[in-house]
Amino acid sequence: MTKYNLLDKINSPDDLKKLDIKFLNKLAKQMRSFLITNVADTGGHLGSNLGVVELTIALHYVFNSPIDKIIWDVGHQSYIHKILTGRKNKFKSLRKFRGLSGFPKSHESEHDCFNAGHSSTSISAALGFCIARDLNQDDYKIIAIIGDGSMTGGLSYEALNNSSKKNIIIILNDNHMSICENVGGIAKYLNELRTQPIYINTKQDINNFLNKIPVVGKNIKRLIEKAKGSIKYLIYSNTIFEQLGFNYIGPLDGHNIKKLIEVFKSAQKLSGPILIHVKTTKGKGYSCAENFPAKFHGTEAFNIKTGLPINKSKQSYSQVFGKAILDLASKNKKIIAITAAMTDGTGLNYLFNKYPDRVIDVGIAESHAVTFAAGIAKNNFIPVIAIYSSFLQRAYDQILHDVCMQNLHVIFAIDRAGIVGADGETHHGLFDISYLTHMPNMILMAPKNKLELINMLEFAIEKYNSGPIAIRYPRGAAQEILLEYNQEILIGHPEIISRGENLVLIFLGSMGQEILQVYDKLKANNLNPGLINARFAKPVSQDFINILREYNYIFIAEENIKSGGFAQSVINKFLELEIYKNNIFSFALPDEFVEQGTRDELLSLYKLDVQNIYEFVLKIILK
Ligand SMILES: Cc1ncc(C[n+]2csc(CCOP(=O)(O)OP(=O)(O)O)c2C)c(N)n1
Repeated sequence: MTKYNLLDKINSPDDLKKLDIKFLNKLAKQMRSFLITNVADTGGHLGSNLGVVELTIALHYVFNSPIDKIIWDVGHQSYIHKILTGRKNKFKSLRKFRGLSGFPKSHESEHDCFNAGHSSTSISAALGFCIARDLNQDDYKIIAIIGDGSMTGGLSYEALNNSSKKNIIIILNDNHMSICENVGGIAKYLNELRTQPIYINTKQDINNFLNKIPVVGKNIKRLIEKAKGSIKYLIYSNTIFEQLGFNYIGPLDGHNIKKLIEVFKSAQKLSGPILIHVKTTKGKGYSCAENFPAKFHGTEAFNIKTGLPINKSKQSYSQVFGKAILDLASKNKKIIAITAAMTDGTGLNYLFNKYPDRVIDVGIAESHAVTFAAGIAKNNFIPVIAIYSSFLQRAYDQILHDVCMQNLHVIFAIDRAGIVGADGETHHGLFDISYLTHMPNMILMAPKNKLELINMLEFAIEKYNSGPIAIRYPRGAAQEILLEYNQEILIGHPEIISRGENLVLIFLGSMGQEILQVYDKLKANNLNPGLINARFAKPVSQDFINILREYNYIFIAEENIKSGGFAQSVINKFLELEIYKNNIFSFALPDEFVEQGTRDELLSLYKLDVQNIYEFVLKIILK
């Protein structure tokens, strides 16, 4: 008998349903152990998954997936769901190249009915499923599971506002944590609700209640019938969800499987929009994760006994940014930093620890963060938004309409720009050059190393105050290449590292590490290439173009998709100047969604690694 004797028997929700309810707590224990052992090896979103073990078991015990639809918000907490739906044998490959995804993926399983990765989408998606079900006159349940952190995202309220009369079940998984402590009025409100006694308020219950009233005279009962709304007020405090038309049930203990099953079974019989408020503990059952929930929200491989990471990590760009912004903000009181629920991830924790009032966490609300920053900038303060590239996608119109159109001095520190690795297609930052460089007034820079990031930040805050300005830098270790090259930053001007002749290699930001090696290999092959650090994805200056005119072959490398990327901006600039130039070659990601994998694996998949670039350059120039 293995230590997973119950779990071993479960390869589908049907297997789970065969288990007697009295074994489910034991199963939960085995699942926790399985999860901790596996995630300690692969890394992943441990805390959130430990928190939903009982909730997910109860969901699959009661509902009938894949006929009933279970829709996860963000999807980082879907590991238990994956284990229960036939994927436990793939957990060794979790988040690895060509392995199991850390998020719901329809191509993996019919039980993953809607893909996610970004927050606050589940209720909207579920409502879409409801419309389709109802038009088809089908009859099954649609359940959206959303965390309290994700409820700080505006999209979820747009969806709640649109839920009236739909047969939808929303499960609010409330662990009072986003990645860090959840923030704002909604978090405060939910905290108050969490401490209330359980409260089941459905129309059906009110009727039951009325029927049970002893006969005190028909008139009184009629009077009460008339005043159902006010009775609710008298008997129960009224929640915001009820006011939006939901039947509210909660708060429930999210680790009590029996109770969860009972309530889910009752909810199955009800109609109309239902919100079940479930209290859970992030990291439940693993003390390191319970004590340090932010650290174990998403973790690298770690030692189970100590909770410490197995690999020592080098200083990251986020840390370099975090220390630099602290330094600048200590000297300039006008600087206000903004984060959308990523204080630690972006490195703003350094500033927050010293000056908590100078970092504003707006919750998972990227669109709001940007317009909020625009308001701050309009009043002559200096807002710095630190944000991941893929999450900034959420705020396209706010950048365009509220910031760029008014040409406001808002600074965007765009972290995780480029390949991010294990989180995969939803999280790669491969679009920001494309979505920012076509916006009038926007300036976009990318540093080649840590020192240049510090200089660019200082330039953006202290020297450039004519409008919006952004710096993109990748996930992971801050580069230390070419530290001896430290020319002054001038708008639109590249840094010429070596003039060379005939061919020139141009890199933007993170691709410096590969291109420098290609350059060395070409030199070793008795060639004399030029080497240029582009620095600016926008603007591309006429001076830059004049320099490039001298070369017969131009190779441009960037960590962005080709479409709308930096190389295309260079080509456009040539066209704008009516200079017709052949032989411009682009090294960039193709027009497709890039799967999960390490940066090295993905660069070689797309022939963007040193050897492939080198061979391509040789092939072209020796043709
Ligand atoms: C649009 C967007 N912004 C930021 C994130 C990063 N992120 C992932 S999970 C998370 C916190 C979610 O909190 P909650 O919904 O309460 O889930 P929990 O992990 O606490 O279960 C954040 C901020 C994201 N996935 N999507």
